[in-house]
Amino acid sequence: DSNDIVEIADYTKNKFAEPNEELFGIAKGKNIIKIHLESFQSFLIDYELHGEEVTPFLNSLVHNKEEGFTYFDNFFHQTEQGKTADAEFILDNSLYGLPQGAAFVTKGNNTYQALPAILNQKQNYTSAILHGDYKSFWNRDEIYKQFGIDYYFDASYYDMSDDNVINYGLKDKPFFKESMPMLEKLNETNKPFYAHLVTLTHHHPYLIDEEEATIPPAETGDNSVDRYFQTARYLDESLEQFFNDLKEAGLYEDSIIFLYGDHYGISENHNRAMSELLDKEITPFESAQLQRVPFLIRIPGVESQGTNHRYSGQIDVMPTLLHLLGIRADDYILFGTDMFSKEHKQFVPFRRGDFITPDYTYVSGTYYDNETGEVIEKVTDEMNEMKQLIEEELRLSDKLVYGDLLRFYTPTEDWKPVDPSIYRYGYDEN
Ligand code: GP9
Ligand code: MN
Repeated sequence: DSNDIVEIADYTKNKFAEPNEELFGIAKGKNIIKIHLESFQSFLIDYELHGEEVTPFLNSLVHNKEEGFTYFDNFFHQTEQGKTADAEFILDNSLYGLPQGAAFVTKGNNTYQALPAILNQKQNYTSAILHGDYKSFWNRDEIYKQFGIDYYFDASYYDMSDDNVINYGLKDKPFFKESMPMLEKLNETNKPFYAHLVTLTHHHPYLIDEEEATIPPAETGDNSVDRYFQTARYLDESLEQFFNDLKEAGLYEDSIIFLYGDHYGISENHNRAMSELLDKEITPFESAQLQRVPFLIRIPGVESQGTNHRYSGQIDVMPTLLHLLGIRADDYILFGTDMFSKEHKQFVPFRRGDFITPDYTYVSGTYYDNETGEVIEKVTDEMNEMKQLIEEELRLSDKLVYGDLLRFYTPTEDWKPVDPSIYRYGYDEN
């Protein structure tokens, strides 16, 4: 009931991390370009196959500080069965996805206080999702309305002719190319915008046309793993092309640009091939470490920190962005904390109750030392308390989502509940 929301709000307000004063509001009113790296795991960064970098462009963003990006190398995905949909859900709400199924599908009609709606109400942002699949996949066309997303440029806005399509939908290169005029139009008529580009080609089973593959497959004999590097390279090339186009269009310098990996691409069913490629046994501890996905962010007027080693997860992205824009995150019910805050909470819960801290990893009842990967025999009180805290956090998030409890929460005096009926998506000729 509505009392539960009080308990939940107490928890998140207590967890809240005060903004970093130097960064609070520094990017207010800037366009935001959010880039989804499908199935991209951090082990690909700087990985060499046949003596070649797999993702030279992303590597250059990580290493060349002049490009302005800060790379978080201890950032983790927190998704479960909802995969892409879970990643989108977590990033735009700072709530956890559900233990089973996808909140996008089963809780698509809930009330939300999502980032697009907040940015619109607070700073008049227009939000857009761009994606080369059709609008009803993952029930996006319903839940986006609850998030207050203004435009959804789905496959119906793109050239979906045979040459342009593979696997789930539009190939990333034509996707980014055709997205440029849409972004330019948004910039002309709806500035500032919050645009989310969701890539697709680097998706299981990692199909690519031979003439578009610019690196040979790996040679483990596990076909989808072997091709994983080829579609990663294709994604990397598509990003380079997109960044050049953004620069040419004058949309690069003055925008917040961030990239994130949505979830693993290689499941535990492929441990044999992975141990060959990484030259180590894939223990439960190593599997947890492999849940790292990249997070890279460029903030206009802020120098690159190079690589930031703080531990964080997808749940932390929304409060981080709010603070960069000068909107206090503690007005809302958010389970993450600002990654740039001195008080940022460096524990990363996974959906099944496992978790990672900077010192140790908890997987299926066992604690491991992060430095050695060895089992920790002597469990401390602090570890037990952390485990309980994480169970509590997940329990409260689930209570909120299952009970649709944001119906009962008024974040700020001027908050207007999102009216889903005012949104319409999809191109149609009439
Ligand atoms: C489909 C795409 C893939 O539109 O986003 O979703 P996934 O299978 O990764 O959850
Ligand atoms: Mn995905």
